[in-house]
Amino acid sequence: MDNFKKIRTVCRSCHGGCGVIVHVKNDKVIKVEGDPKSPISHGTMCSKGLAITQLVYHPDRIIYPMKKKGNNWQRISWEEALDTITKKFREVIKNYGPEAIIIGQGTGRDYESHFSRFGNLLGTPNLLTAGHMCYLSRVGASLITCGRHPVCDYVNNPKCIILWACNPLWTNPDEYKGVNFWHAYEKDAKLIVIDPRKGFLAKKADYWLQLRPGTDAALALGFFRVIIEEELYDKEFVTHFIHGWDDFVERVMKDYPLNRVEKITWIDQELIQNAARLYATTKPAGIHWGVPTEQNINCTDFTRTAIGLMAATGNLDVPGGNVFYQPPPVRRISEFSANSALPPEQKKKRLGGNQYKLADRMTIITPKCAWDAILNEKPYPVKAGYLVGTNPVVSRANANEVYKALENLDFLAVSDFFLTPTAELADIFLPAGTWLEQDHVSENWKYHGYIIARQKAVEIGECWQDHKIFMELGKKLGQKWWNNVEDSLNWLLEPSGITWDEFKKIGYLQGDMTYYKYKEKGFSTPTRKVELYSTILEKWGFDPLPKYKEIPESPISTPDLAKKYPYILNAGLRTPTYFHSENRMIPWLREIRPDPIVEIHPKTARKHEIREGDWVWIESPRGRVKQRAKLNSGIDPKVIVAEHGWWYPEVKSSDHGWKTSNINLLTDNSYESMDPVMGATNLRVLLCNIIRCEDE
Ligand SMILES: Nc1nc2c(c(=O)[nH]1)N[C@H]1C(S)=C(S)[C@@H](COP(=O)(O)OP(=O)(O)OC[C@H]3O[C@@H](n4cnc5c(=O)[nH]c(N)nc54)[C@H](O)[C@@H]3O)O[C@H]1N2
Ligand SMILES: Nc1nc2c(c(=O)[nH]1)N[C@H]1C(S)=C(S)[C@@H](COP(=O)(O)OP(=O)(O)OC[C@H]3O[C@@H](n4cnc5c(=O)[nH]c(N)nc54)[C@H](O)[C@@H]3O)O[C@H]1N2
Ligand code: SF4
Ligand SMILES: [Mo]
Repeated sequence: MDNFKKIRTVCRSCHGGCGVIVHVKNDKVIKVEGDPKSPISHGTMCSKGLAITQLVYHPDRIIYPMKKKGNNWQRISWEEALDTITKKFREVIKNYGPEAIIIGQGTGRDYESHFSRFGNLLGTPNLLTAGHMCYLSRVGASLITCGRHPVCDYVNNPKCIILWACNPLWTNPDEYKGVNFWHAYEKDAKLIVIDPRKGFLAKKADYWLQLRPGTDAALALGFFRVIIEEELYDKEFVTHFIHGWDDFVERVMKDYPLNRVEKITWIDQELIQNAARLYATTKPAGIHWGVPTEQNINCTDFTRTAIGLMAATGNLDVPGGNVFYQPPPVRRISEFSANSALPPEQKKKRLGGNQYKLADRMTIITPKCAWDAILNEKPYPVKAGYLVGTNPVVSRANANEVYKALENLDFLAVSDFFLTPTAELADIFLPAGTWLEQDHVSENWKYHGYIIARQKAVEIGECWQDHKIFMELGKKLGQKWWNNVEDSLNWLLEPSGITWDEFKKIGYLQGDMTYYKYKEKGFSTPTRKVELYSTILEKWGFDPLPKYKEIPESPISTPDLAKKYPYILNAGLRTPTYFHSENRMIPWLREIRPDPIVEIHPKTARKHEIREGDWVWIESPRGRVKQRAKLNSGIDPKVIVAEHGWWYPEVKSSDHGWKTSNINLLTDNSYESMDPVMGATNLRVLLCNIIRCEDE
């Protein structure tokens, strides 16, 4: 007789959060569907989540540990895999110290707590994540400005929403779901979209501000110019709860007249005025801002200015504005991560820590410092690495350098589902379990006050969930962990008074919400106020007031280079079916978008004799790659929009075509191009030229 069951769990094919009901027949997942009872996704799912069955049972998926033998891969046992890593790591620690090992992950995948704990107990300060230019940079800048990351309170229906460099219907980024934005928008909210590209939401917006890519910080200061001049700010809040208002006003009045802002951003002054007025006078109003604001030299200052806008207009910590949800009473990630276990002398050795002080505060490093340490042994040698769920050869700036650095390691272990171009460089491959193969307290919704139960539906081959890999490898290395995953989950949940078994049945916990907390306690900053003038940055030796810096490679900064590379390349457009470098091997998804797409304005295309569907070379001072042309009149004729994340799993040689269409062969990771506080690499805005491929 058939054995059939349904399991309620939570997806993580992106940053996660959607409730899912998994249909399992004879120990095989036959279908997944949205869980209508999910407080987060309300029954919705996207194409990536729905296609998980094709990923889990993909014929190319690696479901056993493997070691590299010559140029070939050979199946081994978990015992041998973990013993090999342990032996190699011990050798490196003995000869060079634990800081010579880099532990790396990609975007958030719900195992940050384990990742950090493993690194801390190993004694290495060198945790390489995407956080220098994505999300942790946002959280870090929020931390020094107002104490915590303020999220848009869609649940309480903002009357005006600014989507600032974000596209939630396609990306469901971090702890947001597009569906929640949509519900709020449909309740008659005014909409301002700030985006160089006219997408679905820009078409719907009351005001669409088509700015020059990378100039968001100037635009935010322009908004302030209007708000100050027209006295549209909340005087009560500004007087009592903003530190440095007068200095800030002086800076804005001196340096950011609207005609200058127009020149920098390419946005008509009148439009800036109208949008700033609408935001400042419609209450409550929320700002939802996205990753393009972080992937450049103005990373930290943009977030600081945006929070300033929320604060000065009286929209911070108010229902329907930008708010701080309270997580449920469970152990905090920092407690799980054992941050205090990393000795102070090791903390001081964090690569780039002296320079990128905010990254240091967030306990992460920027990749350029890692590659330099590997390739030049500066400031000390780095010899080994463990990369978990990341494909830096495709996802990090200056891919050639990334490849060279990883190739130069004495020893590399990688955990993934597939043999990606990065995994091919490893000595040991560890097969990870997908979200259908995990028991976990999913935490990425903590900023919205939730934790959610992710329950194992099936086991596949010898795959282990990453949490278990960290735990078992950690124990081999003499680290203190729990006996098993369940024990660790019970420990995490302990303050809430429920066990993992009970939590599985409940499905989720929600923290209590209160607003206007600052009225009693102030903000968690040194002055207890929102610090538009940052006392922390001042102490670290940076400019305490936010400003706009011109992108180092641009028609303005490098006019000579712009003669050869006349277009601004906006690199990294997300598309609904792919997640960075993932999913190119999933038939349902690849069918929707078989090729990498570069968007070109019809006028520009005509100039280069490029027609819809032609293959096009995109060239930057660092190299060239090809993508297929799509004509789009919703972008500026001087801007080219390209996709990132492309490699070709169907190419069976070990490079899997990572050099053909990978836009990060063109991006730059020079120190001059990075945000000075966070070390954010510029993945998004550079100069390029385009040429039709003749031989296609
Ligand atoms: N389907 C899918 N979803 C994803 C991902 C994915 O790869 N695929 N990646 C995930 C990750 S890690 C992240 S960080 C999030 C990011 O998700 P979001 O924060 O939503 O960011 P993006 O989709 O990169 O860009 C949002 C919008 O900003 C515009 N934009 C580009 N450059 C600029 C600029 O300089 N200024 C302004 N104002 N706008 C600009 C783009 O045209 C786009 O419409 O998405 C997550 N979700
Ligand atoms: N030019 C340009 N480059 C960009 C961006 C851009 O906008 N422009 N965006 C950047 C951003 S915001 C980010 S966050 C980074 C993301 O960078 P990465 O996180 O490195 O990118 P992914 O392609 O998502 O990487 C992941 C690998 O992890 C594997 N994987 C997925 N889930 C798991 C899991 O649970 N366990 C394990 N062990 N493996 C798993 C996948 O199979 C895939 O091979 O990319 C950045 N790169
Ligand atoms: S939006 Fe993210 S969490 Fe939801 S179904 Fe899609 S991939 Fe899964
Ligand atoms: Mo990201």
